Amino acid sequence: RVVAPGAVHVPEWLPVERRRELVAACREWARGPVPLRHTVLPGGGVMSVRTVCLGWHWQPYRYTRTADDVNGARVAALPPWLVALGRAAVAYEDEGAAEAFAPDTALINFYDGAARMGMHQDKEERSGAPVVSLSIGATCVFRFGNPEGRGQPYTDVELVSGDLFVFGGPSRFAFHGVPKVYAGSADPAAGMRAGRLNVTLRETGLS
Ligand code: MD5
Ligand code: FE
Repeated sequence: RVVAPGAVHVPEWLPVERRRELVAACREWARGPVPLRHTVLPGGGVMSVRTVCLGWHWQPYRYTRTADDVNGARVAALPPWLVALGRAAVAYEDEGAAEAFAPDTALINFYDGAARMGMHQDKEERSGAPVVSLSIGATCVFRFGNPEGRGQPYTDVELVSGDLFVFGGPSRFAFHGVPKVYAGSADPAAGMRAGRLNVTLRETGLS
């Protein structure tokens, strides 16, 4: 379903077996070399989601190779199978762009039942390539806004386990957030008994 120009939602795209594999891999990456942790913002605020990155480490508000704001370690590599999954996903938004899509970072966010993400833009990337978003586990409300500001107009979309969202073209720099995670929901068949996992694949445009 096309939610806005360049923004495509594909419900339950990821088969349950692939979800399981991704959840298992995320559990490993959450242990290190950089542990899953709450990001601390420059003003002292602490994000309620917990994050771990592959390829490049995102810290507010830049990408680095080492997690200087955590333990100084170099982040784990982005595996080729995840790049391939990203290319297959991008084809839903722009068939012609799939082959050229060369994600070099993954941001893995874990939301417990109380976690939220405020409205923001993702603009640390030096690339106009699409962002691929995969959701596993608890259902959430994803708020898809506009490039002008945090307020309306926005569209609230429920994301369930296995859903794919691709943000390209004019939607790439839209404000967005996660105002609610349904604490009661889960996907035990995928290995998620509580909370929500979101994996985004991006091109940083850095070298
Ligand atoms: C999440 N993560 O569900 C979301 C999915 C983040 C973040 O927002 O920054 O880690 S990524 C959604 C996204 C990315 C790029 C553009 C747009 C949405 N968009 O235009 O709406 O944890
Ligand atoms: Fe974002």
